[in-house]
Amino acid sequence: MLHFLKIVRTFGRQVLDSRGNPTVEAVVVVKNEMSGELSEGTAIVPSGASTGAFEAVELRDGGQVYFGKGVTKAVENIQKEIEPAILGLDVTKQRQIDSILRQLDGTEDKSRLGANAMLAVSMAVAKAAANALHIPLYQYLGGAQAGLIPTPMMNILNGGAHSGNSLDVQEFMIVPVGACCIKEGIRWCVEVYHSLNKLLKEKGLATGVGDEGGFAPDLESEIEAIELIMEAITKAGFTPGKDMMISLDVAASEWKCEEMGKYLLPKQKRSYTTGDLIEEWIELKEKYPIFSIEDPLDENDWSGWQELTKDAPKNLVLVGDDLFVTNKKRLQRGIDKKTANAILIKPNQIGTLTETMETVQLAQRNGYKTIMSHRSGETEDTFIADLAVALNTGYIKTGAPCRGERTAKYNRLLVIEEELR
Ligand code: 2PG
Ligand code: MG
Repeated sequence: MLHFLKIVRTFGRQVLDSRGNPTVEAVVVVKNEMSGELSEGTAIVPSGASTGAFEAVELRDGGQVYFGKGVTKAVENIQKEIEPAILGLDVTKQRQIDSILRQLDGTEDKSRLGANAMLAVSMAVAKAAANALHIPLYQYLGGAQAGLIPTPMMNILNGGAHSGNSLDVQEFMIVPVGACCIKEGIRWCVEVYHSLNKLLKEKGLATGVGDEGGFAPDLESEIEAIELIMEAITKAGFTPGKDMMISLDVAASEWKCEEMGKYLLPKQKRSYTTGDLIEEWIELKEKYPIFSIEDPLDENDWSGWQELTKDAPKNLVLVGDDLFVTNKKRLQRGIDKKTANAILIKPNQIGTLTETMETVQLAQRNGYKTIMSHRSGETEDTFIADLAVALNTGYIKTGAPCRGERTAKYNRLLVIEEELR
């Protein structure tokens, strides 16, 4: 039985993400030593726009500015270094394989081989194993415990670095907290999305979309955006606060102005101290049905985060994305300092599947909510939908119900829900 599902080939290639930037695809081929059957797993890594300073390194070639930067070096690393290191191993030994990848890389931030090369292989290994065993990916990764279909946190309005409009908050999302299942949850969100589209048209506002498929009109302020969403929810026949709540991703690390020691909103040019922002978020929660605020403060503003966590109402979900970067050590620091109460999970922030799973487990053991997440530069790969179910994360944020790379994840969840019923 030793090496029953043996890795017989691994290779990579450069493909495109949803913003037209090159990214890494990896293929792992497996041979069933008993039956001789060959199976394969293919995975593509996504890419962020505003990557947190503490994320694992996405290896990009220098100088190819004409077409986004290439990833040929990362692909070459799969060919020349990773394949020889994992050939012949049993593909179901995910932990062992991920640990070999880390040792081979030898750096803390995965900058030698590239987190993009490593994660592409790590995910392709899991997919190849599931395919070789003829079971769905969520079942392979989560076993009989995989059962919780995540509630979508759907982006319907874009700002910040994800669009060219006037808004500084990066994402405005809706969360169908009252829906019974993903099928209903998606339907509700879609109805609000279309209701917002109609509303924007009536007001003569732009209905073009940003990187994650949310609308990206020029508005006076973030409050106007929230008011529009409230109206769209009501006009679609839902009750804000009961059926549907609102979530924000502030991405405040983009606002931190080191020289001023303050936050400077890049588009509206207003400045805030940490204390001003804390007040702002708490007031917002008092006025509107806000479910969560992601990265309300900068990734280095630990004392501000601590204060906000202490002072905010307990039912406000405070999500660390750039703050935790799916990294167990940073999350542990947050737990120790009573900072935030939820974590965004992006596998490519950390670079292997094993580490991603360990971070989710650490969060869950400590009562932190977990939200599986896409990146702003996405692909047709639906891996995170299965992973969210496998790890019972409870929530998933994967963009608007618009643009194929976003709907692919929602569509995959619809299939999983049917299979699990
Ligand atoms: C975020 C993400 C995804 P990016 O900030 O949460 O929405 O954006 O991938 O650009 O980091
Ligand atoms: Mg974020």
